[in-house]
Amino acid sequence: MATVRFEQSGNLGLITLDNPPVNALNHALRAGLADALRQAEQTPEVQAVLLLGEGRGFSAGADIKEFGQPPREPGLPEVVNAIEASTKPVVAVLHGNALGGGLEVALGAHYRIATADTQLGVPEVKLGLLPGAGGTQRLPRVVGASTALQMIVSGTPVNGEAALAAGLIDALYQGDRVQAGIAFAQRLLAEGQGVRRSGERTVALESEDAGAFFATQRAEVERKHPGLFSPLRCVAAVEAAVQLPLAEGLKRERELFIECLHSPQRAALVHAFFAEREASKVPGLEGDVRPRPVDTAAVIGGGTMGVGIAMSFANAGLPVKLLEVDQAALARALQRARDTYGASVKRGSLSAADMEQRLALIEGVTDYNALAQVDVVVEAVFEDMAVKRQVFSTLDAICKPGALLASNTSSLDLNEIAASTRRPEDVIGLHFFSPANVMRLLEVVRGEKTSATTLATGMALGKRLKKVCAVVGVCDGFVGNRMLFQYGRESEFLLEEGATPEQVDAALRKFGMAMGPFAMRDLSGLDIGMAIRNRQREQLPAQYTLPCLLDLLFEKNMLGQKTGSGFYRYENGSRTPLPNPELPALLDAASRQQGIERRALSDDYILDRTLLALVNEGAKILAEGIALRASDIDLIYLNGYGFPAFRGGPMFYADQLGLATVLERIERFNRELGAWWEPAPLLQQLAREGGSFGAWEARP
Ligand code: T1G
Repeated sequence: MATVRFEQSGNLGLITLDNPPVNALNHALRAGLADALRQAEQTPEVQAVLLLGEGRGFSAGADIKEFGQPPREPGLPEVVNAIEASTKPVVAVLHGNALGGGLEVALGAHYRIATADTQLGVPEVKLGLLPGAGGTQRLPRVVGASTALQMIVSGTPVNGEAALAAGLIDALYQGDRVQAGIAFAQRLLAEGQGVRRSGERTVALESEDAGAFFATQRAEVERKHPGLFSPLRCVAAVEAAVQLPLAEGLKRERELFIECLHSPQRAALVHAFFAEREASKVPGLEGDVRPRPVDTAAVIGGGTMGVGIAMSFANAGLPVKLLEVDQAALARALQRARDTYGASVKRGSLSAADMEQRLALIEGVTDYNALAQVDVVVEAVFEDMAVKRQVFSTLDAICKPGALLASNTSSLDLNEIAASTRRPEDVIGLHFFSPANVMRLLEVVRGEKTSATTLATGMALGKRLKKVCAVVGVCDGFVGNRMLFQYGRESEFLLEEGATPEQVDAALRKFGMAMGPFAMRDLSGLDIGMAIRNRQREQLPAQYTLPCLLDLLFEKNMLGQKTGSGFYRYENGSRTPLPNPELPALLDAASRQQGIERRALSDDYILDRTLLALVNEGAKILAEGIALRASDIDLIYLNGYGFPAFRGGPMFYADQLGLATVLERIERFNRELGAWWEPAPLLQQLAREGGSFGAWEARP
């Protein structure tokens, strides 16, 4: 139950926010805060007021769950104004998180103290918003325009020490926050310090020419955040703080906030926020299913993936044995780890001491018996079923009972791998994405016989490795790669129908994708796709035709960056895609071979053919139960495939388009292009019912 407590302690009034788990400032807290302030004003003995948060943090800001609902008075801006208008000095005593509206409440206070590790920030921009309760007007008045703009546009919090240095807080404290707050307030009173209103201060602006300063800031924001709606409005709001008195500046902030609140990007970014949290809720893992403790790990295979996975464990402080076939291979693997960390040290993102500490956690071994007592083993050997079955039957013979036996396979049947052990209930897939020590996404693959405890242990381990985890079922490519195949095939067909790689990549980058499909294919290497293509040629029924362009490139050994040319050309050592002069002839040859008359294709058509291919496959994945919910599919695409968060993910994007519109376009492609575009039955059903993927829950 969300409450605000008001207690009188001598000549002080203590106001405490209490709305577990993060003191989100929902309607109850806003109304309670307003009441408590009135009480403090009307109690003569109270000479100063403390604002505190119950639990693990001061406040994580406005209640995100309330967005989109009709606003309920008092709004947060009014409450913050009331704090600032208090005739008695108000001290905000911060700890844990003081974020968004939480920091704005603290800015309404006249003084602020915090612990050294308190996180103070305004992350609204990450939700497609801007600080809408006075933060864009008061923060510049407290820390200056530059620092405020940097905090507001980046959304990155600062800790207490940095906040003190920036003038955002008045003092650091240690120990009991109530005692610290009382001591600070008594000192204020003893010194005769009264209210000190941020809103009455002027904004320090380093540059003489405000116009030039903000023009530069706008250009910088457009360069760093192309296509994003709210960062530019953050700049406009801070500019208003410089140009206007507080009351008018607050009005201008409100206008800009409402614009952001109503933008489709805000809906998408809030969807992405909750998608990440929803994915950790797995039906059947509630209640008494407890993950097994994991204190030691092992990785089999010291290739790129194996080393990246071992580094993930080391980064989380877990000791990990890295097994290779012999000392020479082991030396190469450990050197790769050292070189990778070394690059971070050179960039300044890791200290040399931390590097050594993490490397010390990675122990090279060549004997499987060294793995007998580890809690988890992740196999990352060559993508060949016979090799993997051999590894798992060895692990089965050696590892202790209850050890988690995980495969990093990206495409092979986990159930078949599990069948090579006598303990399939302990086998799981942990599909890391390359580079495994950097990419946050982890597909947690649930085999037919994977036990609930094993699944819970895999999810807990993923969270400990600071991964974004989504449970997926067993099928070719699980969720991400299965959908990527549709997207890649359609993008190739577009080249045979008349587009160029530059046009397709540019259209998708303009949509917001981190990389276009062809730059991405050149990066990962066309030979990988070729192996899958050959396997599919054997398995697919005749009506599922395949592009032939890849074969033509393969014949010319144009495999992408690794051979200096593929869909693009790369000058020696450079990763910059340049037009490949040999490609036009290959495009013509491919079109001729397919009997296609090349034609001009629009960007919108390119977007539909590639993005709706993802959506249609996602609908099939949902109906098959391979993914638990549409937002899990979105989470996978946002964190593993460069889909722009401000679009919410492929399934959210389809919901925003409207499923009737999506179905109509897919039915047209089905008529024109045949079998690949068979509409997913779930999409047909939802379009007919006027439903959405977001509202669809797997029927038990
Ligand atoms: N509103 C509602 N629920 C929230 C919430 C919020 N602000 N923050 C967290 N939760 C829920 C979350 O969904 C989860 O729920 C539980 O709390 C634990 O969160 C006017 C308009 C604070 C760093 O953007 O970044 O203020 O899954 O798992 O890992 O200008 O939560 O248990 O049901 O993330 O320890 C601006 C968002 C809002 C901060 C803690 N504030 N929160 O991380 O726990 S807009 C934010 C976070 C605003 C004003 C504007 C993180 C955290 P459930 P968690 P955590």
